[in-house]
Formats: sequence, C-alpha cells, structure tokens
Amino acid sequence: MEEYAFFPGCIAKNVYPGIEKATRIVFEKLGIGLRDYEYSCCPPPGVLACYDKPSWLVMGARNLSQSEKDGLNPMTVCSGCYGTLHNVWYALKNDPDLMGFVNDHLGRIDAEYKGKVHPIHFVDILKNYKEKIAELKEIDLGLNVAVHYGCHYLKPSSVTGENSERPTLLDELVGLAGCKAVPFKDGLTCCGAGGGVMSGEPDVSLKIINTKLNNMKDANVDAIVNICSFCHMQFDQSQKKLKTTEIPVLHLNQLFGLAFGIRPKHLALHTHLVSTRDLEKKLKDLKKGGE
Ligand code: 9S8
Ligand code: 9S8
Ligand code: COM
Repeated sequence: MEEYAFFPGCIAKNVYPGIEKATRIVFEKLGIGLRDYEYSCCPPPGVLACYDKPSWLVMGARNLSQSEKDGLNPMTVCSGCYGTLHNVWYALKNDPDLMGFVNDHLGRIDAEYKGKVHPIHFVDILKNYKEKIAELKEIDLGLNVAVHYGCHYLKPSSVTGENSERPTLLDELVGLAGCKAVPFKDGLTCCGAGGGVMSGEPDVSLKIINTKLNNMKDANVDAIVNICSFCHMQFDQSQKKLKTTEIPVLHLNQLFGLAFGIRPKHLALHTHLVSTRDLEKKLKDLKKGGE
C-alpha cells in the first residue's frame, strides 16, 4: 500500500478539524495509508523564515527527520507547511555545510536529518488517482466553484515544477466531483494571509481578501475551494470580519468527501464560520433526485 507520513500542520489540528478529518476519510477510501508522527509547527515560511532563518531550518529539519527512519515522505494539506518543508529540504540537499549546522543542533535531541525524505503536497498525490476518484464519486455535486491555488503550491515554479502562470490542475480535479471551476478576475493572486500579513497588517490583509471575494462574487460561485489550511482560514474568518454576503469555503478534501457521499457533519463543515447550510441543502435535494 502506498503510504505517507501525515503532516497536518497547526491549523488543521487546532482550528479547522474538518480538514484533518476529511483528509483521513478521503485517503482511506483511496487506499492510501497515512501514518502519524510527533510533529511541531512547520514553522511557516512567510513568518519565522523571515525573522530567524537558522531556527526555521532546524525546526523544519526536525519535522522532516521524524519519518525518515521509516522512509515515508511527509504529506501536507497546507501549502504553507509544504512551502517550509520543501524549501528546507531543497536548501539542505544542496548545501552540506548547512546540513552539518542543522544536524549539530538536532544531535542535541538525538535527531538527525539525512535529506532522504521530502514533502509532498496532497494535491500531487490526488492527481495520480483521478480514475479512482471518479470511481468513488457517488454524487455529482454540480457546483460552480472558485478554485484558489494560493502561492506556495505553485511558486517558485523553478523549484515546484508547476506552471504558475496558467495552472489547470485544480480545475480538472474539481471536475471529478462534478463541479465547474469558474474563472474570476486575478484568480492567481495571494489570499492576503501569507507572509505574516494576516496577523501583522490585518487591515491590509482584509483589503486584499475583500477584493478577491468581490471578484469571486462577480463570477457567481457557490463555493470557494482551496488546497491550503492557511488560505482556508483566511477565506472563512475574513468573511465574518468583513460582514458581507458569504460564500462557503471548502478544502479540496472536504469537496471530495461530499462527492464520495460522506455526511457534511463527518467532514466537520459545521465548524466553519461561514455557514454551509445552503450548500448542504442543495446536495440533499440532489441526493433525493438521484434516488
Ligand atoms: S504549521 Fe504551525 S502555523 Fe501552520 S498550518 Fe500550514 S503553516 Fe505549517
Ligand atoms: S496564498 Fe499567498 S501566501 Fe498563501 S498559500 Fe495558503 S495562504 Fe493564501
Ligand atoms: C502561508 C504561510 S500559506 S506563510 O504565512 O506565508 O508563512
């Protein structure tokens, strides 16, 4: 069985349990194993890496070292966590001196990182399971959605290998759940949360997300689909702060959970601030129609 170390990150563990739950359900259905380790915060690439690079490297390498003895690559459900673990792996594999510095510190807690395991973004696993996803689908969700790629999954493209200017992967993946990715203005810009902006410059952050939400509203979407816990939190929390008309927010694994016929409560949709009730009603009617 294909197996990964599950790196949930702080937000899925502490703020949006639905992301963790949906991931475990979807991966179990796909027959992909997830193993748990004693992880800490990644720590975030746009935050600690900017203030204290040595601590960021050592903490990131400690996280990477956890599953190395079992040879399992860590899988992330947050692009921030992916950004950190990926950038730490990349920096260390090309720099033996830096690797030596990091391992001097890790040695004090009897840990060591050899650079043998590297992070994988969950989307990069799902893209190899398109047929299985189509097979497992029980409900054509029939939603018009705004897909948000975010920054760290795509960039820097020289390192991630993704087409950061014209990505199409998420459009394709939501299609497997019977949804249509509707284009909207400036679809590839940042959600405004990253780089410490959400906590350091909250007004700027709200301004950025407000513009983004208005562009999504102009496209008349039923839901926002994301692949990053940080973006997820920004989309869900900021709509409450802005007190505007609201668009429900779904992590891609929650969307697949719904398409696989999992009850919304089991995907913890009720823990979101923006109500998903209208969406759920739509799905119930669909289910009835199909019976
Ligand atoms: S861990 Fe701590 S704050 Fe967070 S979710 Fe994603 S980034 Fe990594
Ligand atoms: S976008 Fe810009 S930095 Fe980031 S990936 Fe997630 S949070 Fe939203
Ligand atoms: C955003 C993470 S996904 S960070 O704020 O840029 O570190």
